[in-house]
Amino acid sequence: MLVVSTRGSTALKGAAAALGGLLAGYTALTVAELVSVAVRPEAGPVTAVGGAVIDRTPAAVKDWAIREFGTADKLVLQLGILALLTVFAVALGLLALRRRRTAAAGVLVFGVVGALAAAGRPDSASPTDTVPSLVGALAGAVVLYALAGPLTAAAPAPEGAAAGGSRPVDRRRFLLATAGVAAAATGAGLAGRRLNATTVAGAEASRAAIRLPAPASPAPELPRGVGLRVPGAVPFTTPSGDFYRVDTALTVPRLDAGRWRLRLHGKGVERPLTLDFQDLLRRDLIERDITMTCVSNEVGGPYVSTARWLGVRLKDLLEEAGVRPPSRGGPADQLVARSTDGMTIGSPVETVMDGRDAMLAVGMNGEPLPFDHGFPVRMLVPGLYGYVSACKWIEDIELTTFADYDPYWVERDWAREAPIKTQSRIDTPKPFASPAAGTVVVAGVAWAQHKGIERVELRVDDGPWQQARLAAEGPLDTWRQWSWEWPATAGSHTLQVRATDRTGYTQTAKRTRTVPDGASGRHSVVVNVT
Ligand SMILES: Nc1nc2c(c(=O)[nH]1)N[C@H]1C(S)=C(S)[C@@H](COP(=O)(O)O)O[C@H]1N2
Ligand SMILES: [Mo]
Repeated sequence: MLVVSTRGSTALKGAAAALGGLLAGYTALTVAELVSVAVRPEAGPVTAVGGAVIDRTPAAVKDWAIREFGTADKLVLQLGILALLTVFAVALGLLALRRRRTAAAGVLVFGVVGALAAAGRPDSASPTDTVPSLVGALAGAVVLYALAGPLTAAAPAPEGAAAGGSRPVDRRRFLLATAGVAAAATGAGLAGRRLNATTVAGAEASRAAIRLPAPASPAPELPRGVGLRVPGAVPFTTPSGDFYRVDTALTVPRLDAGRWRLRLHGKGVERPLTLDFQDLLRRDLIERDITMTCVSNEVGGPYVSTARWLGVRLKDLLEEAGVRPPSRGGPADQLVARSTDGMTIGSPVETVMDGRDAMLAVGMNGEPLPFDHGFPVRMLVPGLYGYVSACKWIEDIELTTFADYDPYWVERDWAREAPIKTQSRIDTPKPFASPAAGTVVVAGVAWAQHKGIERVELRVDDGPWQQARLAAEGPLDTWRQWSWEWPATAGSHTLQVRATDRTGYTQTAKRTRTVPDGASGRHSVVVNVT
């Protein structure tokens, strides 16, 4: 049946136009991703736009996203971007029925948005980052314009019969063109994936080839009993796969250790350094157990973990470069670390050089760093929140001043300096658990990195504070586990914990938000004893 009713044909045309729009969008994305392989993966439009959104997200919203979606926050963001693009692609497809040129130009506008997003990322090293979005959009615009051709050619002509007669030909043309475009775009997408996979494989091979040397200064042996053997308690050393992860990277950088370089330069650097990975491994390595904490960790939250790190003492490198801390007359009070993905993280030079185990880490729990945690090299400064100390995928260290430069999170309302606040967390029983009356083991962790935990106390409802039993004490920069045997009576009860550190400070009851320098307040858990 060649002649369809006018209404049917309108609906059909609409569907075809929508399909054309989707294909144009699909082409734009796959071509852009293919081109981004040649530029760099972070320059692909979805990553670039997602990154730009993250950069512009106010601290409070970022906090909310981390709370709601945890580590899935980035996936949610990317799916959101794709959903929005789908809607616009369909709309442009429909528009193309009436205004082919305008619709094609609309696709280009999206390309410009993608390009601006890529160029506006803090890490945008070069204008070539705009190329993937622009080339992709151009391809998308051509596809939309071409596919709309057969549809608009069939627009109701004054002589209805003639127009009706031309329709089957146009439909065939449209279907062939559609199939051709779909195949070509899919080809581009697959090629992009394939090439990206090659880069990833190179990075993975470089990681697999690494043999970490033995440390010149091994980690002090952990005393027996640093970890509790209580069901529900966390292990003292967090397995790398369970170690919390917080960063702004939509695609985790996969760097080739063989190509990695670090530059150390700036104010008061007498001998600037450029190091490669082997240069680092040839130095004296230290191995230390250190508990890291994220400033976005809510009271009772999961963004705190402990690992055994292997690395080069940062102080040694700085001294080799002739850097002096402010207390010895050095002109720089801020050390800014920069990553390959454009993160900037500022730490006080004084703290980094005060003798604590600040390091450039190459190993985590006996292996090269996992990609998620900064392979090949990251920075760590015990006692400071990650956003002011723990730059992953580091490639540059610049000595400057706090007055001269605000790094990434400081520009977004977080504090310039942020030592980790003394905190404690109840890990068992879980909130709203219903243990049986009798002895209930309450257990958890407390941390006051670089100060040490002196005491942990528990109280039930508004009763008196009671001392918990502290597990054996690990190194100064690690958390400390504790437990308390609670003679629980039936009913609903609130358990509350507070820690006192070795400076004599006891956790305040006053709750503050995570912004600007970390949450304070005490963790409490409600349980229903049966
Ligand atoms: N390059 C880069 N490094 C980064 C970040 C980041 O977003 N990008 N986030 C920092 C923050 S906020 C924290 S808490 C730690 C988390 O390190 P982890 O993911 O290995 O636990 O990394 C820090 N280093
Ligand atoms: Mo963080």
